[in-house]
Amino acid sequence: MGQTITEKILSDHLIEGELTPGEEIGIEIDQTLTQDTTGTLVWLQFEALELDEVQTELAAQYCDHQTYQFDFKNTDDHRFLRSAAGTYGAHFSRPGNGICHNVHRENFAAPGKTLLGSDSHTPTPGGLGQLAIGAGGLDISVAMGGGPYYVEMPEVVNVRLEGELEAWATAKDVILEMLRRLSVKGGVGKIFEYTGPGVETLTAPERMTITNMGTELGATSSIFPSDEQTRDYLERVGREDVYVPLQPDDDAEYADEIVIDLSELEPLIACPSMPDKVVPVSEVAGERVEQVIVGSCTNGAYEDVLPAAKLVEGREIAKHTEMIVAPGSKQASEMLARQGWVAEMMAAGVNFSEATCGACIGIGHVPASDSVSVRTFNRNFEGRSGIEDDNVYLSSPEVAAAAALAGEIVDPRDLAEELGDLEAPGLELPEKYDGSKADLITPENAIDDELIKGPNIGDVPLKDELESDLGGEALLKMDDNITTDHIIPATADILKFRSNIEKLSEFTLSRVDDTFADRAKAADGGFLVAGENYGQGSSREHAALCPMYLGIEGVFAQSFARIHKANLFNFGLVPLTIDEETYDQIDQGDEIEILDDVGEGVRNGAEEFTVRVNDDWEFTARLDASDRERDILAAGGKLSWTKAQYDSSSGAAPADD
Ligand code: MIC
Ligand code: SF4
Repeated sequence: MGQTITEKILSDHLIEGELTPGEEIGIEIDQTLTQDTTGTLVWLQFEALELDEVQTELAAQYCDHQTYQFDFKNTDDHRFLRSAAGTYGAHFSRPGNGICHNVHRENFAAPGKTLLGSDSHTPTPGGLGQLAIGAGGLDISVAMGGGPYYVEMPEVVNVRLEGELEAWATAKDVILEMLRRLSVKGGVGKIFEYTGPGVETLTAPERMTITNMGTELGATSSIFPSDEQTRDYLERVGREDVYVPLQPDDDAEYADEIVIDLSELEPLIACPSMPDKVVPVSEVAGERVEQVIVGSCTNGAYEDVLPAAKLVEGREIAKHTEMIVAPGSKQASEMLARQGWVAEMMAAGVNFSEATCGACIGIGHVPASDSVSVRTFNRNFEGRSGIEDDNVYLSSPEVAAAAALAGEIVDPRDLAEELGDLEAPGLELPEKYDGSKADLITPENAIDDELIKGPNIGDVPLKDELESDLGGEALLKMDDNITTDHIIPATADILKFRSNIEKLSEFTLSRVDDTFADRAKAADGGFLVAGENYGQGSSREHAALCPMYLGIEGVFAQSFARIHKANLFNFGLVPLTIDEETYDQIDQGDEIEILDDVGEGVRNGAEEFTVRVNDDWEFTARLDASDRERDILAAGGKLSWTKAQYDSSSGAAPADD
């Protein structure tokens, strides 16, 4: 039987298991990516595992999320990361050099290779035919130590693209259309593989906008073939030597097929406050806009900013609207500056920011209260922009620039008709991506050879082995689609404590209930209850680690997001699935007791546990876990488990037997 692209790459990297959907597989990781807000824990855990140096072909550490360094704590984190990269042999990208996904695709991404990153948008270079997966930090530490990465073999879904995009429709509209059709949980347990005649009409950067935001579907990853477009991009970034062609076999079998006719797509927009609330732009036209931002790892590349620059060139943006451009990489900023585009944008009234994640997680450019912000980003979860009552819309750079010119949401086709001389800018790639590499420090040029820890950098807390009796209060009952931004917000006031778990845990679930952390501490244990897709969004393991630190023992949810569920196992919290009826029946404040011996059940493969509520009624909760996940849970988390395994072997972090 023929193979899909995913199966080809996985077969080449398979260490354990079989490529049967739903089964756990262990794969070899070629490259890792870490960033500043998840990277500190990654390296602290790498240190705790007593590993000497990075074992993967390549490891890259980026400083991209909080580059304004409002607080010495951020600067200390960056210095610690530089010292860790130097000590253990990783590339180091200095603060301001750009967003990890952008800098990685420019410098390191390679078709056919595997990439594991401690950021949920790691799948970005899937647009170059790389199999790239986001994971919790501890999984990255182990992979950097040479251990396999374990993941449930996803179903591979064929997204067949037909036709060609028309003027004003963009790659962003392709992924917004996917979100419109499938929702933020439509991709859980899946890899989307793009095929069909429409594929060759999309350049590699357009493909990377699609694979980047495939994360919002909850997908394990997204991938395109590696073809002439891939070679073309790699030539332009000066790395044609890593090109290898990669296509699915003609008789490859997919679990499902979705067909998108590119020629039928129109400009789309995601409405507040979920990336799947997608409508045609014309449906929300007329909404007054106070802020527009072009940037992020989805649409912040040189070729994303350029169309916006062309649209505002020689014009002025609306007086009541602020427009900010934050390119995805310093290389993009440098090229736009050399070509005069920065000056053109400034003359039109645009402000230019350094290359950073920044505003995407509420660090800088927080919108005014109860105002509309149109952004080219990938997420618009409520409050993520830094203010609770935000109204963030997600769109292409073209739609964003049109909104800045009109001062309201407008279909750019209508604006073009109204103005008469506004042309669809289309997509233009530079002859060469020729920015300087001054901010990228190779392992050979490392600055430090020992770890430098400032006062804010704490230890990684460990949990004891799983107990037999688990019981406590249902401390918080939450709705569907709770994001990791709800669990541990990433705004500037909180982000600075990412390496200080004691302090960070005070903010746990504060966006849902600001009494939660105090109540959890006082209760000394207890449970969380949630609806569908609990923990969607980012890879931040803090969203499991902080509840663990506060004594939470387990989470009852109707379903879990992939990375967060893995993080719960990694930090020894029991993720238990319940049905809708049970969810409806449980109330916050209920006393919950798991009647079975949990420690023994987890070790012995029990899939169901009987749970008693208020000494009054009972329900059954399911534990869906591989043998390896059960061992990790029983040991009190992955750090203790890996350390024990590692102590009994030598060399790289070991695979399971
Ligand atoms: C995000 O987009 O939510 C982040 C901030 O990049 C996170 C990583 C983090 O929380 O540090 C992600 O996507 O994993
Ligand atoms: Fe940064 Fe936003 Fe991309 Fe996350 S989604 S990596 S915060 S730009």
